[in-house]
Amino acid sequence: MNKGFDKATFKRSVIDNVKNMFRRTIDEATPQQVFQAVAFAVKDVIIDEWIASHKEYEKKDVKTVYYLSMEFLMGRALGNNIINICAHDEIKEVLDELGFDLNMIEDQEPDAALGNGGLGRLAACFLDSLATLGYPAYGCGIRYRYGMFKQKIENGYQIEVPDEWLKDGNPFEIRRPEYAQEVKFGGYVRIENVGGVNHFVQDGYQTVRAVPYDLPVIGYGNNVVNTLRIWDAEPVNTFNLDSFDRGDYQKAVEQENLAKTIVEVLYPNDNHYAGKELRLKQQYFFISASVQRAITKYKEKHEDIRKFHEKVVFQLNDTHPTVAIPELMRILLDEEGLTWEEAWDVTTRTCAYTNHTIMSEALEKWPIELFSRLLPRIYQIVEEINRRFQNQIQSMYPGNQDKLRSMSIIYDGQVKMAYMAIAASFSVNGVARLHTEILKNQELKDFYQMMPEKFNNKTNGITQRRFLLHGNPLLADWVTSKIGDEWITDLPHIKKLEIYADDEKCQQEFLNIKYQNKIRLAKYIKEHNGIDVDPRSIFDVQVKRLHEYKRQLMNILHVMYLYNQLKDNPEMDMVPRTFIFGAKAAAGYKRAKLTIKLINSVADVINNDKSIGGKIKVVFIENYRVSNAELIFAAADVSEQISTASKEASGTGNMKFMLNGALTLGTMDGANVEIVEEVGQEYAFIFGMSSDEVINYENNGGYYPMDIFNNDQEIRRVLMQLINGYYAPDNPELFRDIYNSLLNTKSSDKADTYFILKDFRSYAQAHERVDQAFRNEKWWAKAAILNISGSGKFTSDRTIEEYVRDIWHLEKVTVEM
Ligand code: PLP
Ligand code: GLG
Repeated sequence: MNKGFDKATFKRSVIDNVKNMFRRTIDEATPQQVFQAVAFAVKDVIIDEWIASHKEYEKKDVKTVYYLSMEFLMGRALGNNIINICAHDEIKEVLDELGFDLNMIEDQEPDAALGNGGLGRLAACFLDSLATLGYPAYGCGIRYRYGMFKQKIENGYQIEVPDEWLKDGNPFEIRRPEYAQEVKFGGYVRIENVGGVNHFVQDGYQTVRAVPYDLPVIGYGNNVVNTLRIWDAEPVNTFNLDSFDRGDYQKAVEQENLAKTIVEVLYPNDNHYAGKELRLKQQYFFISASVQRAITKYKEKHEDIRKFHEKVVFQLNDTHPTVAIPELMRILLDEEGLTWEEAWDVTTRTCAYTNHTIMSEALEKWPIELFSRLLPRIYQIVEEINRRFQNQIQSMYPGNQDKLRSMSIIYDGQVKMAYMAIAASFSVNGVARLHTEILKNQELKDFYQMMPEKFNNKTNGITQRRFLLHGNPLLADWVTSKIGDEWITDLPHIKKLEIYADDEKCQQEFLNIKYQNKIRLAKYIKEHNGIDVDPRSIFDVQVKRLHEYKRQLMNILHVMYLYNQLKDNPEMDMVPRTFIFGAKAAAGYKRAKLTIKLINSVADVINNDKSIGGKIKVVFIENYRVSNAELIFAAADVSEQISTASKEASGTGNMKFMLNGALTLGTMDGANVEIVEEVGQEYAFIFGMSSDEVINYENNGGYYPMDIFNNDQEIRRVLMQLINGYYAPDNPELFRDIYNSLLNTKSSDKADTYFILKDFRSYAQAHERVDQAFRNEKWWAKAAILNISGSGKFTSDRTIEEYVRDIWHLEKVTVEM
């Protein structure tokens, strides 16, 4: 409950907003108009706190973290904001009185999908935790005109539709033209000698004006409101016809185009680097603007730029923002007049880097030609960083050419962003214990040996405010009724639920809630897919980006295998199972898109086969995103976390399922390892090769899937069904590429690089254990409750406290109202 919240005022404000914004009375307003009116009314409620928070930061002159990220997968704001101002019940009542249902109004809001998946959602959870814990923080990103595409499924295929999230305006944002910055691209660097000192001057460049939009990030019940600042691009001068004559015409057009295109769209690649020029422009655009602004702000209050790092820390969310390093160097050298040594000292005390993946195709390497043409002065600085770094390598390892080659920031015509990030950051962290160990002992071994003090682990976390309190109100209320509400801001408290795990009444209450949530999801599926699913069946869910390493293919192959068994023996004793998938594939990722088609083709055949008595259903949920994720987690019985061991750096979906009482069916990968450690092996279904085994095979040229194909008739049968038209009668060749990827054929390629066939049997056995376990209702309820009570470690509040303690060294601020 929010003590200061006045229902009558809020109601008045909603009614007035509808009038002023739309010239309508409340009873004439559309749900979208009511949403806008309510959102503005909420903004009204928090605006003073937003101002007060920043005043307090300034007064205390606190150190601030700038979380630099290309992606913030925020989802919807309204429901979350209402929860965090602790006025959910009151606002629900106000809307009831006005004749509107709060859920329906929340559904009017488009997701702010300025991110691809886990990496962007992690940034969003971090912002929630930073504000809730009272730490001064900015999120800095890009205001993409189009976020993550909307996925439509047509005839089983994924179709990408532009995400027009700004179509109706964004009620929470505030444009801040007073903080606009100029960002320069291209041209050339001239050296000007003034009184014996060389100055580097960029000439002949194009300019874009970066204009920030601020979004409030509301802490839970603490009056703290931080800021997510996303940059829009505008042309510097509005079109000037005079320039037609002066030969500047071409340039004016180009600048206008640059401004239009630069923030147009989010690249829809997750864990994959495409190397597009526009992407590098986006990176430099938002980084230059953010760094310039951070410096200006610092200088408003402080004289000595050499102490910048005492008040500012830049956290680089993956390598995407790594140009922050040379950009900060540039400003310190060229504009602030520091020496190289001084500038390097400040930069290396300001920047910290988080690695999110070991997938080689995700590593950013920019061709020198492109990099130097687009960012000529920045490139010079990178060269000098590299020259000095090489000297350092040589003095540590005299004569070792291998190290020099393999660790160089610039090598083979490319700039390697991860190496620059490591060389210039004071901290390098992985995102789960196993991942960090792999970084230290495998992927980044040379760097770890050279500078072990930089490396540390920060196991990811998620915000329980969105993914339990908001997403699963029935379970949230139940938890609170048992143990009080401290878990909302102190998740480890949820351990107290443990004592109810064996209590039969509580088990029944839990199962009822799960059942209600399954009905809620079943309704959504009926509405969106037209498929009837039975809420008494096991809801077995895999939702995440579509990626070969995440092995949705293994999941659907197993469904095909189960279906074969049922066809052979329709009386087979199995608990009815609903296999639920949700996944977007990158627009250019052919095999991933074909996997979606396969899932839908299998679904078509199975769902329409009356002979199996509805024992298996397969559902592909269209357009998986944060808002429907909240419904899905709440309704899941089984959480599929089946990546090839070593490939999933952490995963965060796994934690959201756990928090909502789903049991993990997974490999010992990423944060699954720590999840199992918290809940106990016996309350999860673990299978498959370990990361050591996988890495061992990889280092020794892979394995021979043909052996499995030849010796396991059931696997062979499933694979043959990929190429005999069983699921594609009109085009038997349709899934040939998938078949080839597993068995190959052309001796030049490796086959089954993600070890699907190798892990298949062990996966199938784990599924059998699930089937058996689910029959014992009491055991299942107990296991689910233990998953919930064991989830305390996985709050992003804990993760943020660790970043603060080990890397950022921030002070907590309280805001009195
Ligand atoms: N996409 C959305 C919409 C999510 O909510 C999540 C959850 O964390 C992810 C992607 C990441 O999922 P995973 O960790 O399973 O890759
Ligand atoms: C990456 C990784 C995930 C990780 C996430 C956040 O692939 O395993 O959970 O970052 O650290 N691209 C991602 O989602």
